[in-house]
This record gives sequence, structure tokens and C-alpha cells, in this order.
Amino acid sequence: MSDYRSLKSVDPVVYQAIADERARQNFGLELIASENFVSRAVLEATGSVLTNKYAEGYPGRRYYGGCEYADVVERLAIDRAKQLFGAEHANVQPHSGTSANMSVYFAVLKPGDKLMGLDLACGGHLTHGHRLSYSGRDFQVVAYGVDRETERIDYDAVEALARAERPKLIVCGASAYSRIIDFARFRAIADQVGALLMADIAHIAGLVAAGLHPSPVPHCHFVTTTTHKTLRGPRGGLVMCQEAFAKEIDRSVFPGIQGGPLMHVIAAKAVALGEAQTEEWRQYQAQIVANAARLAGRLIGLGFRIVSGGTDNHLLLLDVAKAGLTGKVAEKVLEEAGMTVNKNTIPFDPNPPLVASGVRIGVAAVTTRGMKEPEMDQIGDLIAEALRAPEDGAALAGARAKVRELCGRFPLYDALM
Ligand code: DSN
Repeated sequence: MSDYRSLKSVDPVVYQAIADERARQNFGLELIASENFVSRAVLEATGSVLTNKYAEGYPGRRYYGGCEYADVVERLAIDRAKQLFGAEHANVQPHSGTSANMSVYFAVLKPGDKLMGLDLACGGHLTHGHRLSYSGRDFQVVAYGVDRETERIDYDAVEALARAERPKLIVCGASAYSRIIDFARFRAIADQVGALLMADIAHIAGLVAAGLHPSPVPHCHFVTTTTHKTLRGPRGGLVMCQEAFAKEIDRSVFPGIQGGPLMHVIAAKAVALGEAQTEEWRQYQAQIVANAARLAGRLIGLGFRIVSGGTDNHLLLLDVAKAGLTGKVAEKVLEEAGMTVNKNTIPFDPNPPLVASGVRIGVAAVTTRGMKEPEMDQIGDLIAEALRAPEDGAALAGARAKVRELCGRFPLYDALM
């Protein structure tokens, strides 16, 4: 049954789809705030023979034989995560951010317990208590929002709500929020009402690791993240906690909510977490922050409105209603012009999420390609060009040609083409 034929010869249809996707990534501007391009080393580990291995349990305590090399990569990933974030305990097995969050909830909450998180419409995440997610179905949810004027979290309002509702767990962190999150203030609020505190840093993990955003680790009982956004690792999750909760979290991940870990992905997490310990990587994170600020400034200069007036991190929310569009239309128009973004609600959005009044724009992926401030100006101009001519096919084709030329100057996965 051994089969060493290439993918191309075994399954040309799948091969072609992957080749087309590689070309799409190479010749388009990836501006989805939650996406990034991994290094060749991370890609190699993700595609490695570790995909074949069952390793239920934890290093040194497995339910299967033959786990000696699985143990090597998992121990490395754990140690590097702890070192990078200064965490007391790390579990690198969650398959995703959603699983990481679930592992915390199931460790410390019972069905019906009260959970408080940022409203999805104000930049939160489905797993922070949205009614269509397990988090909103199994727990009683209290949502906090942002201030209507500043479009930033109003910590006094969060405090008042927490005092009135007395949640068992407060979740801070976001998927579409461009400002610094005050984790120390959240901890003070949690302490006042006897709540546990979890930070979901899926979006800003790279910035936190590089010291460009205050760390939640000293303040939070639990910190969850994905590994594939600014952190630039493989698609997956990670949960960190104080030592006192280590056993509960480990039990909650396995056997609580998952079976066998994805050892190839864990190996790739180890590689990414190793890459993140270098000075070069810290400079890359600083460039992400500089690029986002530059792009926001350029768009504001071109007359666009950015939610909260700018950004402190890797993303910005562009209010396209002010430009006479919906998020849905803007996403499509930008795609025609070769730029991938996602429609996103803005605070107090009158439109539903599938229409929305904004688009979320992130710069981690384009920064990975080596783009800097001059390219951010060019991207801002291209966004404006497209959004100002949403029905002009020739104008969009013109923008698309410029996008292709720009991408050609910053090749991606060159050696793999
Ligand atoms: N889907 C991710 C994002 O785009 O932010 C969060 O899960």
C-alpha cells in the first residue's frame, strides 16, 4: 500500500487547487487581519510525517507507544511558549482558538454560569458569548461594548456591568478592536467581583510576545491565543495559565474536549515559537505596528473614516458607510481589485454582520512579504482607487494590475513555485 507518487500524479485536481491557491496568495494583497504567511520551516513541519502519529496524553504520559519524538516536539513547543510569554503553564494541543477558549470555559464554568465578554458587534469573537456559539448557548452571557463616541472599551462601564452582574469569568480580548487593551484594569474589575479573568490574544499575540502590546500574562488567570495570526505559526490554538490551574486546563483539553493532538501542527508551533524568540522577529512585529499606523493615516488623509480614529495594533476598521458602501460591497470591490479583506460590523452598526458597514484590514501578511511604509501608502491609494469606483470595471482592473506589480516586487514562497 506504500505510495510515494507525488500529489500531482495521484490527485491532479487537488494539486491544481493548491497551486492556484499559492498563486492567489502570491499575486494578491492579503489584508485579512487574521491571516499571515508562515515561514518555509513552519510549512515543512506542518507537512511532516508527524501527521501519522497518535499521541493522546501529554509528554511522558501517553496512551500510545512510539511517542518519543512526539514528546520532543511537544516539550519544545511548551517550553518555548512559556518562555516567550513568561507563562507558568502552557498547553499547545488546542486545535484552534475556539478549542483553546472552550478548554478554559469547561475547566472553570458549569452550564448556566455567567460569562462576560466583548460583544461581537463591537469587535469581540463568536466564542466570547455569541448566542450562535457554544459559549452563548451553554452559559449565561453578559456582553460589554465600546463607548459610542470614542469607539473604545469604556472600562468604567465594564466595571459597572460586572458589579451589577457578577460574572464568574470575564473574557477580555477581541477579533476586531484596534486599540490597546488594559489588562491590568480588567484584572482590577475581576477582583472586585470575584471573577476569574481570561484574555484571548489571538490577534495580538505576536505584538504581545514582542513587547509591543502590554502582556496579559501577569494579570490574567488564563491566556488563550491562536498561533497563526500575528504570531505567524501554523493554524492552531494555545492556552496558558497560572500553575494553580495547570491540571484543570490539561484535563479540559484532553480528554475533556479533544482526542489525539495534531503532532505535525505542534511541531510547527514549536518552530514558530522558536522563530519568535529572535531580534529579527521582534523588528518584524514592530514593522507590523508601524505599517498599520501608516495605512490608517494614509486612509484618513484620503478622507476615509477609521473606527476609533486609528490603530495601536496590526489592524484597522474602515467605515465604508461613510463612503456610501456596505462592507459586503466593499469586500467584493476590493477583491476585484486584487485585495482580500473581510466585511466587518462597526460599533453600533445598523447593518447585520453579513452586510456590515465596515471592512477589517490587517497588515501582518503584507509585512511578512517585506512591505514597509511606502508600500502602505500605495496600498492606501489602491484601496481608495477601488472604493471610489465600485462599479467601474476598467478602474478595478487597473488597480488589480498595480496590485500584481506590487506583489511581484515582494515575492512569496518563491522557492516553492
Ligand atoms: N476568524 C478569526 C478572525 O478572523 O478574527 C477569529 O476566529
